[in-house]
Amino acid sequence: MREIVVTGGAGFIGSNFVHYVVKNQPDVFVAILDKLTYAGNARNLEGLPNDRHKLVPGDICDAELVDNLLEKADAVVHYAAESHNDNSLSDPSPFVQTNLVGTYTLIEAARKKGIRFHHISTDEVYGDLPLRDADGNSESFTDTTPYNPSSPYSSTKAGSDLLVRAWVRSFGLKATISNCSNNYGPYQHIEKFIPRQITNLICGVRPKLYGSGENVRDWIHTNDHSSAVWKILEEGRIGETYLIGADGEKSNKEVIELLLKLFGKSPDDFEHVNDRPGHDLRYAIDSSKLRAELGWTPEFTDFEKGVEETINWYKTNEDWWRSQKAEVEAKYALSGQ
Ligand code: NAD
Ligand code: TDX
Repeated sequence: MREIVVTGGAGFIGSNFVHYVVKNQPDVFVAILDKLTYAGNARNLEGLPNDRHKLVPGDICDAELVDNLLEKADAVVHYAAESHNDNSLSDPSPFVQTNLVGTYTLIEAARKKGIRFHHISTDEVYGDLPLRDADGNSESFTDTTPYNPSSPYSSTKAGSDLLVRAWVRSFGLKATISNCSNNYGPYQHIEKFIPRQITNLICGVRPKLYGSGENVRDWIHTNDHSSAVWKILEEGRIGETYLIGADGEKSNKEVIELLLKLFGKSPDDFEHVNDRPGHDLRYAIDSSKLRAELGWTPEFTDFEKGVEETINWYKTNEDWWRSQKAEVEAKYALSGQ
């Protein structure tokens, strides 16, 4: 591959992938298509050499722009999405537009040009799982788990996965799909759980836990997500779905207690706030197919160390998030969160 298009490459996970490719694949040029919504930030691409990447500001729903951009490309890696569940509950419309119409626009262009397509998706398309029993046993999501999404966000992601699957079968689109668990790391928007609490603590505000906090998320460091996606892009079988996860299950309460510990605070120094409507209880990924078939393994297996490094990043990069903090919190205050 000489040139790839990365949609949403100015967002949290997409920009991590762009840095990963520029660092590890010296012959690949990366064209980034990003609408630079509230969640996109050209600063996430700082430090990348100009002869290795270009940022094209624009909408994935713009068919003419997409057609032109794919002219020289060998592959598309599709990250662009509206990505926050809470936003999808207050206004679903951009989720339908970007996640469904945007994905449709891209796969139409990719199939006409016959180029490789990788679709980035989420474990949330499978709905949620029961908590583990007293012996720690429970099921995990696999690529055969039936789709059962709960929110406007996860249902539009599920719909986009189904479009890609249908385009593979009906039109021979050379596509793969990956469904990853919750990412953490630097550059994550402060509306999301971990950076919201880190920036609360930096500001001297108590962390906010939805409901009882027993909900479980399966955390993976963004760098590990990026290495898995590159593996699938190069070696994945066309038409296949790969689940990406790093065995990182933690309840939200455990995560808040860890953050409080790392800030030198008492474990109960947080606030219970209104729960999210339709709040998924537990996500857990079985990534054995990806590991066995493609030989991928995560590098960041020490969650506490990864979170500590993430805290340090937010402490030393206040200018990256400070100007958005008041607005993000004002929006949460409207829903008692
Ligand atoms: P993000 O919100 O940080 O970034 C999304 C990016 O997409 C932004 O740069 C934004 O400007 C861009 N974008 C939005 N609408 C666009 C449009 N119409 N045209 C062009 N660009 C547009 O999201 P993220 O957390 O980095 O997630 C990236 C992808 O990974 C999404 O597809 C998401 O569903 C998936 N995912 C995220 C997680 C997670 O934990 N955050 C886990 C699994 C999968
Ligand atoms: O202030 C908060 N307090 C809280 O308890 C926030 C913002 C969240 N939460 C809870 C809700 C979830 O159980 O923390 C958990 C994580 O919340 P989010 O960061 O909003 O993530 P989640 O809804 O799990 O979805 C994320 O992972 C899957 C990403 O945002 C999605 O894009 C991805 O698909």
